[in-house]
Amino acid sequence: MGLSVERIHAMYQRMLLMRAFDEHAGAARRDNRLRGSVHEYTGQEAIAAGVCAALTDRDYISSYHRGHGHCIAKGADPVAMMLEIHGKAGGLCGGKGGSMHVADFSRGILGANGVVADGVTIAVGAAQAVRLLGEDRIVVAFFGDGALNRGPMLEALNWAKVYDLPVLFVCEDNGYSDHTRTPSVTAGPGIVARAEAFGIPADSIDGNDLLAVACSAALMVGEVRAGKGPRFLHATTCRWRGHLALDRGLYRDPAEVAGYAARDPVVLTARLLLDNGVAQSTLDEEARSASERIAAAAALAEAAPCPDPGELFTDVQDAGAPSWP
Ligand SMILES: Cc1ncc(C[n+]2csc(CCOP(=O)(O)OP(=O)(O)O)c2C)c(N)n1
Ligand SMILES: [Mg+2]
Repeated sequence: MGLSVERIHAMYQRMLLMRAFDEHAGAARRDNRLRGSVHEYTGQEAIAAGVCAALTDRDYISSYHRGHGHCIAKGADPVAMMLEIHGKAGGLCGGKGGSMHVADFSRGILGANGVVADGVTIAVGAAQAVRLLGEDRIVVAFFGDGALNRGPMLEALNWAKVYDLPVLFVCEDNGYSDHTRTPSVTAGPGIVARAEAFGIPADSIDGNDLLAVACSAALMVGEVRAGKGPRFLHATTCRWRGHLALDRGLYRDPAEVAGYAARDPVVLTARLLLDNGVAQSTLDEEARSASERIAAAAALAEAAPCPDPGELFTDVQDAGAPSWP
C-alpha cells in the first residue's frame, strides 16, 4: 500500500512525543519526583505510531503496563497524561489512575492495565460489544510477548476467532518478560504459530521499522474492518530500559543493550524522511519542540495540586457493601 511522506512524517512527530514523554517519566521516577511504577516505552515507539495511524477516532485500543506510547499515538493529551502519572488534579483520570491506568474513553482508549494479558480480554469484550451493537469500529489489543503465556490470552484468542470478532492483536515482542528472557519460558514453535493454532491469520514484522508496521497494520486493520475476523501482528522490538524505571537491568549484557541504538526507530524514521526530501533542520526543530512541550507539561504537573480529598469516591465503582448469607 502507498503511504505518503506526509503521513509517515505525522507518525514520526507522534514518536518524538512518546520518546520525550517516557524519557521524562523515567527520569522523574528515578529522582522520586513522581511515585508509582513507570514502564518506559522507549525503543518501541514505531509500533504504536504505525498501528494507531491506521485507526479512526471511533476505534478502540486496549493497552498494558507499558502504555504511555499507545495513549499518545491514539491522541490522548500529553499534558493531561503527565498530570495523571504524577497523580495530580486535572489528570486524564482525575489523577487517581496513575501510569498503569491511563485511559481516555473519548479517544477510544480503554486503558492501560497492570495485569498481564487482561487488557486483551477487555479488547475482545469490547469487540463483542461492537458486534452486538452493530457499530462501525474495530478494536486493537496491544500486549507484550509475556502475555502469550497467560491463560486469559488464550481464552481471548479463542473467543475472538469463534465469533470472528473485529479485533487486531498486536504483540510487542521485546524478548523480555520482566527480568526473564521470554523464549526461555515459552514452549512451542513461536508466537505467530500460537495465533495460527487458533485459525487467526498472523504476520511477523520488524517493529522498529515504521514503514513495515504501518503497511502491515493498514492491511490487517482493513481486513478486520471488512468483517474478515481477527488478525494478529507480531512485531519484534527492543526494550531500551529496565523492566521499570527503578530496574537497573543488571541481568542483561550491556553489549546487547548498546546494540539497540542501531535499531532506534526514531533514528531509522528520521533517516527515511531525510531520504524522502524532509530537511534536517525541520527534523531538528521538531525534536526540540517535542522536548519543550513535554518539559512544559512536566513542570506544570509537578507544580499542580493533588486531587481534592472530596473526589476520593467519585468515578470509583461501588457495588455496595458485600452481603453474606
Ligand atoms: C497476572 C500477572 N502476573 C505477573 C505480573 C508481574 N509482571 C508485570 S510485567 C510482567 C512481564 C510482562 O512482560 P511482557 O508482557 O512481555 O511486557 P514487557 O514488560 O516486556 O513490555 C510481569 C510478569 C503481572 N503484572 N500480572
Ligand atoms: Mg516483553
